[in-house]
Amino acid sequence: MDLKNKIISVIGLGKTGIATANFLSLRGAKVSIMDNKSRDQLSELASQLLPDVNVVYKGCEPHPDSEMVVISPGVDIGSSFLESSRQNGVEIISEIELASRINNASLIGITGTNGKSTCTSLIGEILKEGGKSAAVGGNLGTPFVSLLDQEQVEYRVLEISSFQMEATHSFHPKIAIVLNITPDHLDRHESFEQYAKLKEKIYSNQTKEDFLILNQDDPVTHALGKNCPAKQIRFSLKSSLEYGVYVQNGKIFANIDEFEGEIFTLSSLSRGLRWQVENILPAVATALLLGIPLQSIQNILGSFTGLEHRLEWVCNRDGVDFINDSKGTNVGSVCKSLSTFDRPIILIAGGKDKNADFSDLKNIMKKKVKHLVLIGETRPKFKSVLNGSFGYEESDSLEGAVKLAKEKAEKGDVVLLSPACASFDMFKDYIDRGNQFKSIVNNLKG
Ligand code: UMA
Repeated sequence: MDLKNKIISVIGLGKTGIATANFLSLRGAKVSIMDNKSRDQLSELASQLLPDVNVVYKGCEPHPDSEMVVISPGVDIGSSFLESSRQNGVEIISEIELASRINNASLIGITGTNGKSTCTSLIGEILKEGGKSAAVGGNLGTPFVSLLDQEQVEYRVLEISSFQMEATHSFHPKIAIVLNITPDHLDRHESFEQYAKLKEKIYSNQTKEDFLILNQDDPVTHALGKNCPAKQIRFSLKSSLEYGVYVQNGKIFANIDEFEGEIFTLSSLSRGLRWQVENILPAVATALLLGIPLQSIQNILGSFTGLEHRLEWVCNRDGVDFINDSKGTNVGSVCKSLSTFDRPIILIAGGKDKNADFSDLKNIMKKKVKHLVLIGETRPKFKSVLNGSFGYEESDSLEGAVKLAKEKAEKGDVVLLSPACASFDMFKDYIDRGNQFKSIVNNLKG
């Protein structure tokens, strides 16, 4: 891809925009980056840009002479400020598209509504343990384009979001994984169908030389892959499979090509992973497809402790386990987290709305939740959905919510922060929300 002297606009001065603008500038492109925020708000981030990059604040209109526009994941492809570029036939692509055109390593792409980060990280660890060189990134945190400037590796393992698949056409993973698809980001995407279609794009360029790994138990992913020529591998927590990875009698088994037999006992997994078995199975399938020795897979399953903010055990206070699941930002994720525990749960939920339908939470809450504490902007919406069917308390602050939860909790209970909402009404992001929760919990007396 010849980038020399090409006039390119990059929209969004966040992690992706900075990485993309610098990547393009280093290759001789004439780069402008634009963002809605002001100079003051962006000064720290803007200082990470190379000196040749031109910065435009308080507006996202691409440079009028742009030959290409690269959008960040947070930028909606339908945004009105992209209209003139569209009308002038200027190519508008995502950072994932840009990197896909230049990438020279085998790709492993992981998508789905929940569990992507854990699965992606686990695959990276297993590949490295098995002697393969691998770099991990995408929605997980390090933009794909940044990985291209790191040392050459055999595999790039990428967490892919629905946002990143807008304006992406060439992404072609050797192994594609779709973990599950439940409603999320409906404030951005027109409908659940459109959101699901973006997830399906992950395998749209696959050929019969590739592999598609699908969740057999999820009603949406179960039906995917009909016209995909890639070899399909299923995984299941519920039923044994003639070809795939599954759980039976508390153990993980696999039947994949030459491998047939037991992989690991669930009770030997670390606490963090024991709560996320669904996300381990496709990682095992990937490892077997790539010829990773069983011992390497077992070493990582026995030592990987899970990720921060995803069903993260914080501490036990007076016999009560406090769990930080701040990444539980959609209804499907919270349903999964609630079904993980077979003990009474005091749930702290609420935050910024993503146009979610909370009514799906009602049934599982009746079964699993002993008490509900609401925080954030979505409190009225939660209350109207619950419509008197479920008792709750509310708090203006996370600290207050933790105190209320602690008061209600008895020995053996779980206090779970799993908000079903974004965090931006009260916090910088879900990481900030999770860190504040941990700090409040760790400072609790008793
Ligand atoms: N902006 C505009 N105009 C717009 C939209 C955004 O100017 O119309 C600007 C904002 O003012 C802001 C910048 O764009 O300054 C932020 O860009 P961004 O939202 O794309 O964020 P990045 O920092 O580039 O982070 C993105 C992903 N963010 C989103 O998808 C919202 C990160 O995923 C990802 O880790 C990172 O790229 C590296 O690949 C975060 C996320 O929340 C974790 N993802 C969603 C999720 O997991 O549910 C999809």
